[in-house]
Amino acid sequence: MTKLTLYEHPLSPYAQKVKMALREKNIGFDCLMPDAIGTGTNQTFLDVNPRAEVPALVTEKGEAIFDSTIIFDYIEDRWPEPPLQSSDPFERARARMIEDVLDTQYEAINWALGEINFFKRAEGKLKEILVNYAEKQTKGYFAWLEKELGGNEWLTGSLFGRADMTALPLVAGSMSFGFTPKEGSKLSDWVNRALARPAAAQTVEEAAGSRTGMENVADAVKQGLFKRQYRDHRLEWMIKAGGLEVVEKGLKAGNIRFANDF
Ligand SMILES: N[C@@H](CCC(=O)N[C@@H](CS)C(=O)NCC(=O)O)C(=O)O
Repeated sequence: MTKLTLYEHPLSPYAQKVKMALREKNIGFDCLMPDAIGTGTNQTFLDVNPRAEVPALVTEKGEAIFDSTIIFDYIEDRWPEPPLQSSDPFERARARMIEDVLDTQYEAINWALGEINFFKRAEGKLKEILVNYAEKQTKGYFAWLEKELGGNEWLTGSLFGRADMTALPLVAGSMSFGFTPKEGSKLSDWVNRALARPAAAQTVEEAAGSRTGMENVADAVKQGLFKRQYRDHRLEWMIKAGGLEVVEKGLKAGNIRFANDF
């Protein structure tokens, strides 16, 4: 029997969510970074995920599953032990709400900081406006996550699971851009608790290790060899934060793309 294959990129918070789930359950998998990731043109990868996005999971039987939330559900359905969500219906719903908010609105902030810092989409005054907005929003999500933590050890409640695995890559991503939860705060203590878990630590370390390589991609983006996907909440973020000109410039330069048509 061949192993599961996970198409991923170490920096993708969505892929990190899935890797943590597999690792917490001790399920072996091979990681594969698709060739020409960021172009949306690799046919082998398109056959696995017509959206050309990571993560995508290919089972031992060759069945392909895309989207981190759907992959997460598949993992829980197939390997229920140890559980990564509560058995209480409201707690399960709450973890899904946290996942949805973070996967859309929070993720957009870190994505935008990558566009600015790695790919130099904005400089000077515009950069300042965008980064200040990102900082203000990040503080808002930190406060919301603290509220969701309440008196619990984990965002998923009494167990480290779905909501934690969605949040940790994003909070670690914010920290890499210089926005760190206050030392001694509930969120900072939660980060430390989470990073004491081998599955979480390995996944977050892999992300940190691939961060330096991103700056080298700036030239490829400039030349249009690497077309960044501006879609959904990410596109909205850039426009709402005041970066419409970033979108216009990128479209003119041919280094921005939208979601793939099927
Ligand atoms: N809703 C999807 C989003 C996946 C996604 O946006 N992945 C990004 C990486 S973080 C991607 O592969 N983008 C394609 C690209 O940049 O070319 C999920 O939860 O898996």
